[in-house]
Amino acid sequence: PEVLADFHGEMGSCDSCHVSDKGGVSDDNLSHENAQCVSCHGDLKELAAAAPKDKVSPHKSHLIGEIACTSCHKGHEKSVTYCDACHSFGFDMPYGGKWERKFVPVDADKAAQDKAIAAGVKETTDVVVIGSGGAGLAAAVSARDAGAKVILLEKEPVPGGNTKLAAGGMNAAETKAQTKLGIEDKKQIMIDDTMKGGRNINDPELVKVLANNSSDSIDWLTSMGADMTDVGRMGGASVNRSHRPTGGAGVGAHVAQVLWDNAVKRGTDIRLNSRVVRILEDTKGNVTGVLVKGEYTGYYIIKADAVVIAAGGFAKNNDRVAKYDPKLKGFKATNHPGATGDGLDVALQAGAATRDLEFIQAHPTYSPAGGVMITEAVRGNGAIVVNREGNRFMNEITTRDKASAAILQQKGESAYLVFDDSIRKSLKAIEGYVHLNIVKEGKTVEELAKQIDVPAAELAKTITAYNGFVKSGKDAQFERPNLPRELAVAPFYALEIAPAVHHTMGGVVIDTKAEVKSEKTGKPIQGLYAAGEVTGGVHGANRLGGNAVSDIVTYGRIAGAEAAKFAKDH
Ligand code: FAD
Ligand code: MEZ
Repeated sequence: PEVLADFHGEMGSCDSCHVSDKGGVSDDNLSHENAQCVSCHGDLKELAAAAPKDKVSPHKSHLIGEIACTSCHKGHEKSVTYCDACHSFGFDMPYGGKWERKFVPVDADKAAQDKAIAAGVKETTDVVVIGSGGAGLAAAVSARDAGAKVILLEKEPVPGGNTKLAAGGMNAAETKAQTKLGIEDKKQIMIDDTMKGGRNINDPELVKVLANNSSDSIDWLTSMGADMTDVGRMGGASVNRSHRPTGGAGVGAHVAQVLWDNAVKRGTDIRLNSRVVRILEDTKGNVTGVLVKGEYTGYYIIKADAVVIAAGGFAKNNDRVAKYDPKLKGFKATNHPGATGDGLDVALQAGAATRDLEFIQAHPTYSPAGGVMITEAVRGNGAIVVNREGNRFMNEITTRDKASAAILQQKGESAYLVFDDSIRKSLKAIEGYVHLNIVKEGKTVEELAKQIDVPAAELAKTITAYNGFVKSGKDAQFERPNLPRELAVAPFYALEIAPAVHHTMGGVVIDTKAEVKSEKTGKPIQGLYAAGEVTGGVHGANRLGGNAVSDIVTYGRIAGAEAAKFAKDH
């Protein structure tokens, strides 16, 4: 047999996977079909528990929600390993093919789309949310809390977007966790840091809302079950304000899971494999709903009073990235495969204004070997960066634009992140990199130097000098502002890192109520809201680490509440 359906067909009939009297698939989530996989093979947790412990298990992952078996195991075509959209594990999957994705523009297939529009409304709701990342899930939760009926549409087979990958933390000022740790911060300092990091082209009103609501947003997440008690430093921040779970575990998978659980608990209708290809408007330009392409059910219209675009950025779409910033042509990206910019396309079709699209950020520490971004928190907790000569060449926690540019000037256009066992113990996220087998280890600095092929004497000299700066409290070489610990506890570790496209700062123009502004009139488009990476203005020319998760939670909440209010008053 070529594909799973052949094999299952031989065993039983189509009924072993499908509901025959429905005449096809159950829905775009393939709910019934996936339930059949689980009833025979067990769920992901059971499969992961049964996997050998010495290998990366394909069933154990950082993905959120309930991962459908059919995300990887296809019925009527070759199966694929979804993880290989970022990593390259090369799991030997039965009936498997290579993971690849061809970008299809939202307005392809116009004839079929027009036919679906002519067929009229299939369903009605108060609020449609586009995207199941943090902004979309936060919007769904707050819209449900405001009494709206919500349908959330996600084009990928797995939920969580880039949010589920977020690692280092969520910035917030004047929080309870900071007070407990004796960290003195002020909302105004967060505003000043954000404006400075964004080269002062941010919309100051949006930045004020971001900082002034940040502590409330942490409390909101905590009230729903989140653990945001560990606080670390990110580049460009004057103080430690990046919140994450205890022990420094990745923030995004946790926040996205909490939001997912709460959206599900509140009865949100969540549909995966469901791509919004058009926002529909009446003749006056007011939003009336969306045109969706269900992967299995085809095109259909949902009528809605309000639509929240929370479709994320476009860093994974290198053609589009290179169009705005040719220097980034051919660069790898840290992002999930769905970060292609659909949100912008549907917003543009609906007449939205955009800003700052030319500002695209590279994250300085991406591991080409692992296909993963190495969180800035490793540097925040004390790691240094050295070149092939074993020398430091920058303040490791400067802003990303500067750090990436400095790394690209080194021989090989890459560098090594170097840390010790005390840093490893301070940050659970590091265990993920060890698990991926991309971290080199040495019992001594000299042994480590050999592993990464840099001169041992130089590396030892660099670390001795750095430890001296930590002791004196002043980095006489590069003026690094935080010097949390000496690199002194064996074993020592290193990872090769290089910049990769990470965040698209520009996007749809919104106001402080998350209303989308019209390109033509400069006024809000009635019924259209947006939040998160699809928007522009919050981060200016360069986003600070930790500010995106803050952005999506705060503006997601605002967008959901405002959309629900609009729907009610409509
Ligand atoms: P996303 O989370 O990307 O969600 C958008 C969703 O919309 C996606 O699931 C996408 O598939 C879906 N979608 C797109 N188009 C359509 C369509 N047409 N129809 C239906 N669905 C659609 N920021 C921080 O502040 N702190 C961190 O520690 C941090 N770490 C990061 C680590 C990594 C590896 C990456 C990639 C980013 C990190 N960021 C971090 C940035 C941050 O995670 C993102 O900017 C943020 O999560 C974006 O959230 P969002 O909800 O706007 O978009
Ligand atoms: O905000 C980010 O993108 C971030 C903190 C990433 C990271 O290095 O963890």
